[in-house]
Amino acid sequence: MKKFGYVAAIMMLAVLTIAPGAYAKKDKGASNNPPVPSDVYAKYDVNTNGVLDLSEKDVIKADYAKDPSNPLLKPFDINNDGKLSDDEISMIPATKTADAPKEKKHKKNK
Ligand SMILES: [Ca+2]
Ligand SMILES: [Ca+2]
Repeated sequence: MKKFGYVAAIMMLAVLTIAPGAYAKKDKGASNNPPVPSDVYAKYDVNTNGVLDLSEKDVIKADYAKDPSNPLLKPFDINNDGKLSDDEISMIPATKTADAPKEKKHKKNK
């Protein structure tokens, strides 16, 4: 049973080591997860600065003009004119924290 005590001590140590991180998680909440770029940003924010730059917007506009049924971009063509205006592009969310429950793809470390 001495062995058990040893293992228990190590586990206690592990818990104590991990605990501060757990508390920090509670305090900061969502900020612990890096923001997930929205599908549009994942594809078009080429330099991943979290902003659609002019050249990146141009690519979006060109892509949408080529394929107005593009399921990625169509939802943002608010007035359904087959083009994405700057206003419409500005409505595209940069991240998809809103639908965070879809985190199943994320494999957690054991
Ligand atoms: Ca960018
Ligand atoms: Ca439009």
